[in-house]
Amino acid sequence: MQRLSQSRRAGPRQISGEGHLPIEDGRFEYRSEFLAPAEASHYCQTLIKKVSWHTPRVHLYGRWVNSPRQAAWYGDPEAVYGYSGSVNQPLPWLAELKELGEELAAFSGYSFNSVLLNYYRTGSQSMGWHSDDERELGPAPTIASISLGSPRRFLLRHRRRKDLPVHEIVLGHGSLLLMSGESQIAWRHSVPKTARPVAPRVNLTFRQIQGS
Ligand SMILES: O=C(O)CCC(=O)C(=O)O
Ligand SMILES: [Mn+2]
Repeated sequence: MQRLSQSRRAGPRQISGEGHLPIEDGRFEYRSEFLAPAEASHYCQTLIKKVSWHTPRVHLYGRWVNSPRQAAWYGDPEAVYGYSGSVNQPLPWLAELKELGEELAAFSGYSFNSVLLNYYRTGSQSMGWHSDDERELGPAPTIASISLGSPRRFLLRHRRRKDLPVHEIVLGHGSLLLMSGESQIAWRHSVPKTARPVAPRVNLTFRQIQGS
């Protein structure tokens, strides 16, 4: 049995606020109203309808299983991405995704050649612990995460520092979480299930796939 440190047993530490968040190792910047609520609702409804959603299959303990959510991968043709044991060719940009990518570039100064979308229809849909540290993303990737629809808990667990509590950020409708520097090297993150009845949620993580 794994022994939990005192700080982990105490439950997640809530992190809130605007701008640079007080999280050790890595850089996390949060903007609750990156998109105005009406604009966020427009994107949420349009993307739920227009995106070619599929249920990703992941290779886990020697067998293929369905992920507990739907997903889609869009981007420039060369932004080919391998994760969870499969190679993913991007679909060509939808106008709405292009617009959001341009808004992000203007806001952050970073450019992104692809976006992974995840669709959580209910509270029982989730994302397990992982880091976005695939080789294609380079050594210190910047990931821009836009959330639309129901707020959900986003948890961060340090990979080495067992003395640190799990951190929790509630990602709201129209919010942006920009993760850069050591964020993917030092931390794992997840979106846990919830028993509360929640509305659907769409999350977009814009990424820059490095050329091979
Ligand atoms: O839904 C989220 O907020 C997280 C998505 C995520 O971690 C990913 O796409 O890699
Ligand atoms: Mn991730």
